[in-house]
Amino acid sequence: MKLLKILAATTAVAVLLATPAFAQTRIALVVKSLGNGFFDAANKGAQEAAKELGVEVIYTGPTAATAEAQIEVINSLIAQQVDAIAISANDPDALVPALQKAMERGIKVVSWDSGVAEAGRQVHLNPSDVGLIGETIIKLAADYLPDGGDVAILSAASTATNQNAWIEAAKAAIPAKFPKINLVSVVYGDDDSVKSTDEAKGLIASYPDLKAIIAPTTVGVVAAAQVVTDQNLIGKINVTGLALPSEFKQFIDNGASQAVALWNPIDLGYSAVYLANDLIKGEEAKPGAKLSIGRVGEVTLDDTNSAAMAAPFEFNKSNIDEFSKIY
Ligand code: RAM
Repeated sequence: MKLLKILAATTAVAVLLATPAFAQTRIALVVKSLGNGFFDAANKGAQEAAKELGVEVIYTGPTAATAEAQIEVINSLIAQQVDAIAISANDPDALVPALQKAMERGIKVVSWDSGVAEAGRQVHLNPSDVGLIGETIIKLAADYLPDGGDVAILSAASTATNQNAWIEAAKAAIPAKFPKINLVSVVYGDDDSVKSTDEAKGLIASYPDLKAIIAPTTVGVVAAAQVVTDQNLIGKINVTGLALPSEFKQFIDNGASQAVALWNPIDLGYSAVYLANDLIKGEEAKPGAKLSIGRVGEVTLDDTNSAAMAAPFEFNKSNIDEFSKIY
């Protein structure tokens, strides 16, 4: 009898260990491309959330920021039967079929940073209000151009949901709020340093009166500031946009840039993981729903099941040193 009991107990433990019910919840944090400091910072927050929630966060993404490469990553995550995918998208539409397949298999899907069309995700988390970011990137240039002048935008991938929305908002803000600013061109560096460098050089060669390069991408803004530095154009062309203080401090220090802006990427990655976990726990994604984002607070979903975090924050000579130590 005793032996039977021991046998039964051992079997129960073995079954528990072998069944998926015992397996840890796995959330995939899929980024536009690996090797981008902005996403590494977001992953820092994501891992912090993972610890708090007792889940595993798999940090992954393609080497190049393309939708095709992200589809391969998504398909592999479906095969691994992860519990949720939290993705920053290289294209709003191209990923929808793959993400729908994931949702059909019970995988929760959240987009964050750069969104997926509503049909391809349950919730989207914007870092900040889209209109406000668009206006901010023009203001950052206009603040240092009292007489106005030619400016150009160096963006990320031409299909990136977030940059395209910000550029639309920027264009809409110019006539009424920044009438002296003349946007001469928008080019795309694909969040690739080499391509961004070539595009920045191209802008400088094509527009001799260029007064500012606005790069709403942490990869592009570094490339543009390096080109301006290398071509001895400091003081002639101001580089601005969205920059990670730890990567960009040198260009505020050397004068290639007067000011840039960003939000806290650590909090963004942390919150994206919380939202994915909320859905796994059974919270319903519907307009008006309030979802927890841990130490950051909570968000309320709008009509498109999207939410936005804090306003962009400006970095200049007075504070870049302090923030460069954080992210
Ligand atoms: C790059 C990426 C990311 C964007 C930041 C500002 O790192 O394009 O999606 O949010 O810049």
